[in-house]
Amino acid sequence: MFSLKGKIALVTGASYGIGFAIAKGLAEAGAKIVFNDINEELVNKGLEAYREIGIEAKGYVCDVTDEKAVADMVSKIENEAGIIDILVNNAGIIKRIPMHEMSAEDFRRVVDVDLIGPFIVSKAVIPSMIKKGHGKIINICSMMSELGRETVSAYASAKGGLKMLTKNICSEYGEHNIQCNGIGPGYIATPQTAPLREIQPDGERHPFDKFIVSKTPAARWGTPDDLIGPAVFLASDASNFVNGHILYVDGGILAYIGKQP
Ligand code: NAP
Ligand code: GCO
Repeated sequence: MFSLKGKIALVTGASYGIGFAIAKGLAEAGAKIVFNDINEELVNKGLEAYREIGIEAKGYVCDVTDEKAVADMVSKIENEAGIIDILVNNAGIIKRIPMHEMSAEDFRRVVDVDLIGPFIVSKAVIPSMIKKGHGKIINICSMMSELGRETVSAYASAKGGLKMLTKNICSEYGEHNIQCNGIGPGYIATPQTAPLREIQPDGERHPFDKFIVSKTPAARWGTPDDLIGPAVFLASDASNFVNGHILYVDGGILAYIGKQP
């Protein structure tokens, strides 16, 4: 029931990072991988990286916030690879700026990519999933779908909205045998969080790095590969009666008050 043999999986923003790891895992479970990224250089970098691990993926240059480009990409994928069975809305950005200093333009761009993008791509793939009689949509949410923190107001707002979009797609399309769930990663070591893990000039670990490790029962940062099992589960027949659920893959951080300093 965990096999993805014969399935086409689109993972957005998957040249590297969490998207790449999830695509790798879906491929290992049998899926054919198609992915997009925001520019040719990243797509080519991703194709090379997939080839290096024996995965013949198809890559497309597409900004998930551009509705026409997304519609064109989905139609190209349907012609070149087949109907998309599994969509992972992974592409995302973050801007860490104190809210009172953040421009509305910056706030809008984060919401555009992290919330409107998943809406646009989901809207583009759902009609064919309905025709085919099944579909899996996995939205990459965040701990910030549940919690806030300084400087991430736009990101938390977008990821909170993505949690509710997940529940709404579940509600609206469950009768078409489309399951829409979320994965909420905790703190994962990728380029997006590299600034939070930088070694300080005195050689010490970043204070935020130490803070996260003290707040995580697993006492470590997650790795992108920690997300593979949950993604294969939510992409496979094993989760056909799981819908509208956000699966937190966070080492327990959301359950824990944190170690006494
Ligand atoms: P990442 O390293 O920054 O990778 C994000 C990918 O998405 C990059 O390839 C990026 O391309 C691409 N992208 C950005 N904007 C795009 C757009 N408009 N259209 C298409 N592709 C776009 O991030 P990550 O850490 O792997 O995170 C992936 C997802 O997990 C994001 O949704 C993030 O919010 C979420 N997440 C991350 C963590 C974590 O701790 N890392 C935890 C929870 C959730 P560029 O290189 O051009 O930006
Ligand atoms: C931050 C981090 C987090 C992680 C992730 C946590 O600045 O707090 O980037 O937002 O990316 O979303 O789940």
